[in-house]
Amino acid sequence: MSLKLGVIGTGAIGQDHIRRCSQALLGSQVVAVTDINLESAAKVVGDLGLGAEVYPDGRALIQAAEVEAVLVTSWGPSHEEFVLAAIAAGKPVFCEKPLAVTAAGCRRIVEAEIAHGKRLVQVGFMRPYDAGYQALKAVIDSGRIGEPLMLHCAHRNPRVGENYKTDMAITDTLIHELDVLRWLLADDYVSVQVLFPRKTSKALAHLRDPQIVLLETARGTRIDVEVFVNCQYGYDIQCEVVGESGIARLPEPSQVQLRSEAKLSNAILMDWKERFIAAYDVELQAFIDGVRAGQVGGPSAWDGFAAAVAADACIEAQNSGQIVRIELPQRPGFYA
Ligand code: NAI
Ligand code: ISE
Repeated sequence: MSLKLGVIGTGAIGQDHIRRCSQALLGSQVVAVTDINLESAAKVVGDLGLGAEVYPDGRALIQAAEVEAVLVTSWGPSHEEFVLAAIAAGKPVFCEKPLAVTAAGCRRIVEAEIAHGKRLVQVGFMRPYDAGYQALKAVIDSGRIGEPLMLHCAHRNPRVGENYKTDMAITDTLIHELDVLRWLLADDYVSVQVLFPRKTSKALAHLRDPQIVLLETARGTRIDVEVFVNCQYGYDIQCEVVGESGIARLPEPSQVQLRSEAKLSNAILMDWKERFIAAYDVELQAFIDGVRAGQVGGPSAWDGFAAAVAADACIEAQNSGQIVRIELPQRPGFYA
């Protein structure tokens, strides 16, 4: 029997996840959708030829008897409410990043899940499922480059819309590094500072872009992440780990190498949908399989909370220009 999914939010990633759950992955069926724009939800159902019902809102969808598990793909500020409602209904929930827009919101989810007594939440941090990051982690864990001392990373988007604000460089964009680097190093952050280089003329007046985020981990590893969301040329994710005896780099996504017109070239992808297409497939298949086996795994509500604690400190550092401490409470045994 297929797992019956309800999807809240039929925008860019919602449509993408609906398509993959109903056409590409095994063992699930989208039976319910909703969006604050009900017309757009109905259009997605029609365009994808789904036999899904359109519910008036997220709460009604979560309560519906036919919905066995929930995907939350609406805007970040609405995530907390829907994840808490799914936990209250005892239904497994896959929530796109961020789990909630503040650490306090994530903490409420952690507490509700612990009170429920069993894991129900998987956060949509897909990078730990990316084959490149997994290969990089395998090299680090093998000891071949020794202990990691420094990481040089970049998160570049070609451009962003006018609703994108300076703090979203943290909550919407850097949040992926805040999760994946903690996983890569099996270490937690202890401090952060944010620097603003010369501003690009390609960014709108209200947005400070690019930014450099300097993180330090408990073991003393130093990380610099360039966040540059109007870089124009492509969607480019870089991660170089400098160890005691060698350097390991995140592999480039595989592309045909071209020798043509006196040039040797490789295309650069232009958006996240293509760059992480396989990772999204694997993370959602893991959610579906986990729910069907009665065992939700993957990035947990605690991981969502840990990233949000660091994100809150990054925003304080953006505003103050100072080095800000990152204090993550002790991880509860529930998430061991
Ligand atoms: P979007 O703006 O294209 O779509 C969001 C949809 O949610 C819109 O259709 C909007 O009407 C709907 N919505 C907002 N509030 C709602 C509510 N209270 N109830 C029902 N529907 C509601 O945004 P996009 O790019 O699809 O992003 C959605 C979420 O996915 C965000 O949290 C974003 O950070 C995350 N995301 C994750 C990515 C990843 O790489 N893992 C990539 C892109 C987005
Ligand atoms: C978007 O929401 C994502 O999650 C993408 O992965 C990220 O690169 C982009 O900056 C965000 O706006």
